[in-house]
Amino acid sequence: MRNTSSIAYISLGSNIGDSPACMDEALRLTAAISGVKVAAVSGRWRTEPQDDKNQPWFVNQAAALYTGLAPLDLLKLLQGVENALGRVREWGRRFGPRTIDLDILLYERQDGLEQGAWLEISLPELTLPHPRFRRRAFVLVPLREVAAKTSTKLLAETQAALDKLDYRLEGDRIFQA
Ligand code: PH2
Ligand code: MG
Ligand code: MG
Repeated sequence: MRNTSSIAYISLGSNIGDSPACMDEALRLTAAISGVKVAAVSGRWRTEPQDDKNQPWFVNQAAALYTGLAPLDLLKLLQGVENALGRVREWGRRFGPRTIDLDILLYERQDGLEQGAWLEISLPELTLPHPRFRRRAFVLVPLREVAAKTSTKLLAETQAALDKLDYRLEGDRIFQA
């Protein structure tokens, strides 16, 4: 195993096909990547679609990964997992339905100077921190569960972001208009 000197937080989403099975498989394939260890996962939530409202409800989950991979290498490998699960990108429909979506939300170096700060990246293929996650309850609620297991700093940040949002939890469902 490569060194595991960073922690990456990811979001999983699916609203086509057998979503729980897709997410099981996505987590299995992610855990099998050399240089990645799954540190913690959240429960699964059923979530009201955001952005593109005209599509089925999603299943969403979050996970924390220990990794020695650089962010762009991790991104490419996660896109490989999406492709292995039959993800087809519908041209011109950026926020539309998908069998599996794996998004990197935050990446934190655990070594040396950067400790305690989220890595900031602005590239065409990857922006970190994820530019929209702080206004999405479907990301923040699962992420808060993971944070409770891994990071008091992230737990405080997710809670503060949720406090600013208008959303509602009912059992395992997340409503957000
Ligand atoms: N993903 C999107 C757009 N809208 N809505 C929910 N509830 N969950 C998602 O994962 C989601 C979405 C684009 O990635
Ligand atoms: Mg997404
Ligand atoms: Mg994505």
